[in-house]
Amino acid sequence: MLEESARILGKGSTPLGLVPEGLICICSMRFCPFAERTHLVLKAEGIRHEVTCINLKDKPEWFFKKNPFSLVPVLENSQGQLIYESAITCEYLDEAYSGKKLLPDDPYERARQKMVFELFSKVLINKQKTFYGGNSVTIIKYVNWPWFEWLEAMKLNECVDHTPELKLWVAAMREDPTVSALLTGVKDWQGFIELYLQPGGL
Ligand SMILES: N[C@@H](CCC(=O)N[C@@H](CS)C(=O)NCC(=O)O)C(=O)O
Repeated sequence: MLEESARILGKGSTPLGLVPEGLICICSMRFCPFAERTHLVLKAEGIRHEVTCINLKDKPEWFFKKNPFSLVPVLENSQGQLIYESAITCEYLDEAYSGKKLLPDDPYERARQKMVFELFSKVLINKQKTFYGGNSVTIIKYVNWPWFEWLEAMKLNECVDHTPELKLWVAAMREDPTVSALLTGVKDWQGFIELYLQPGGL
């Protein structure tokens, strides 16, 4: 999902400096599905950003001041403003940057996108559409996509076999240029899961 070169900072690391003008910084973790939401929106909107990966098993002391929950993702802009909670980071990026808008302008349509997000756990499908909730990729699809990417890594692909519309949606999302640019290889996912499950791993 992220450039291999993104630095990984843990306990004892030097606090991050000010974010340069025109850039936004994301504190992330390569295999975090919540952070992936934010990365998808950054990529889709073509927003210049810098990535700092956080060692979540040995967090930097300064990271606790960035987010009271001390979870990734966290965004920090050049005014030192901090934004956390992945769905909120995605909406913030869509509103703060003038690139491709992912949330509709129409208040009802915006509300509908958010309702689809709330209903996600029950997977609401509009049978007429390739992309559920509409025919183009919008923020809600990026916000929900990371969990489908996990299915393959977890060898759970067959979960969508009995829901042909959802299977079609997953296939269509894989073709989306933003999604395909950030796809993590199955081997990388599996390597991560193995390491994560080891005592003291990662
Ligand atoms: N509700 C949060 C969840 C974020 C989250 O759970 N991130 C995980 C990584 S995937 C994390 O930071 N874990 C560190 C911890 O649990 O201490 C969001 O949507 O941003």
